[in-house]
Amino acid sequence: MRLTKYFLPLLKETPSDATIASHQLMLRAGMVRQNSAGIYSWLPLGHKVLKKIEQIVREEQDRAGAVEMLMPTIQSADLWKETGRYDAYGPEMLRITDRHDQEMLYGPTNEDMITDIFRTSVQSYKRLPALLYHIQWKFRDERRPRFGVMRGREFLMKDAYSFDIDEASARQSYYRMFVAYLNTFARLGIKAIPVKADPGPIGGDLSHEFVILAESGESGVFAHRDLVEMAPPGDVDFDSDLSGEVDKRMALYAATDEMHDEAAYDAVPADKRMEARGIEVGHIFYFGTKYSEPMGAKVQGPDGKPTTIHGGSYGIGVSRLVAAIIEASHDDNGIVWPASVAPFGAGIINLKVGDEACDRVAEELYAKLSEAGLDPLYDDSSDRGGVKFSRMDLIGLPFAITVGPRGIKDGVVEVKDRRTGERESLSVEAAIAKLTG
Ligand code: P5A
Repeated sequence: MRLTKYFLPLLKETPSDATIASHQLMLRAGMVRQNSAGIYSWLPLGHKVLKKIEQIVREEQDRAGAVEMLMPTIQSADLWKETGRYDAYGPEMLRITDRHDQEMLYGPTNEDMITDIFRTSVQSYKRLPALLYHIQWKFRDERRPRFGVMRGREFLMKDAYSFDIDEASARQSYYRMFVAYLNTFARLGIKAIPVKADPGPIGGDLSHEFVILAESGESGVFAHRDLVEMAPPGDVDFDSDLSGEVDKRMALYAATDEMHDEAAYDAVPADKRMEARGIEVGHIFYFGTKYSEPMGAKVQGPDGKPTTIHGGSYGIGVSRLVAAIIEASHDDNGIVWPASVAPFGAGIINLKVGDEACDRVAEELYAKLSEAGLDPLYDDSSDRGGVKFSRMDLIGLPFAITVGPRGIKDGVVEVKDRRTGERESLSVEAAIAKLTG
């Protein structure tokens, strides 16, 4: 992409209502624009990152054996009345009446709807376990939407739902998602730790939040250091028994302040205790028959008798992750994207647009890096060098290649690593090899 053809409306000043780094940086870097409280437009740069995160989440769901579908944002209130959640959900639910006086709502989650789809589609235990997911916008009329897309009212969630014949099998589905989440967050370049959680309005008795550690986090986290340092499970067979991977993590203490158990934490060796702030990026639940019972979601069991299915649900805050990753990865100059979610693979800065040699080299870099699939952003604007450098730093691409008249005389361009700040003078060929190798 050529910068002169792109839409990148940067802000010079930090907006005063943005109090945390990710919110400030997302506004300054022209990633999002607020339309109403907690409701945002995703401008091209932010949209690109959102889509990259969504795709990694999708690939890891698919790998774990979940099947993608898409449910609507607008739901009928009827299903929610069946489960009793229409009244229980409270003012966070955006209620709508259509022209026929039908009560509708903008979905804050989809347990009720998917259970309805399941009960009318599956009759036999032989179709189980079933694991379905979608990536869809949600609406929650949060009392205090804040921190930008971190706590929005409209937000993008990946939500998966499992259906099993009994509790033992439902636990295996839970473990599948548990392991898939660890791999997903590792691929996104962040360390997310599973902590015991309060199931809240979703319900159930087994629940974990996945939190990333960041100073601006809304909840306090107490954890065993070994859990925080543990490598992700990686390439596992999702059809095998995953309890080993999960048990070794569950055995190590980790809880948010709501679920904190002082005595259990004191039993952790002092040098292994870790207290920090955390941002919840995922939340998984096993809730047994909470929805299937009132909705009559039954299948014929192996003994021929109707059996109420056991359910679980599994959420990842896709739009929240954009902000959470920035919280975990930025410096004084701007965002430092992990390569897997960077909006462009590299930036090319032409310091003297219009100069025959500079243009030629910059164009060559642009063509070759594009061909190699690196998706570069070429700053072909007539702005001053200083403006170009700070803009590149702000938007946080992993590498920036600077083409200037002085370097070109010596046959070199400068490659800067955004994370380490290291600069290297390399020939055009070596620069391309470094970035694409
Ligand atoms: C699990 C999937 C659920 O809704 N039902 C379907 C279950 N869980 S949850 O914890 O309430 O939400 C899942 C994840 O969504 C993100 N999230 C938000 N992101 C931005 N703004 C919000 N207001 C918001 N609320 C929830 C979080 O990442 C959460 O873990």
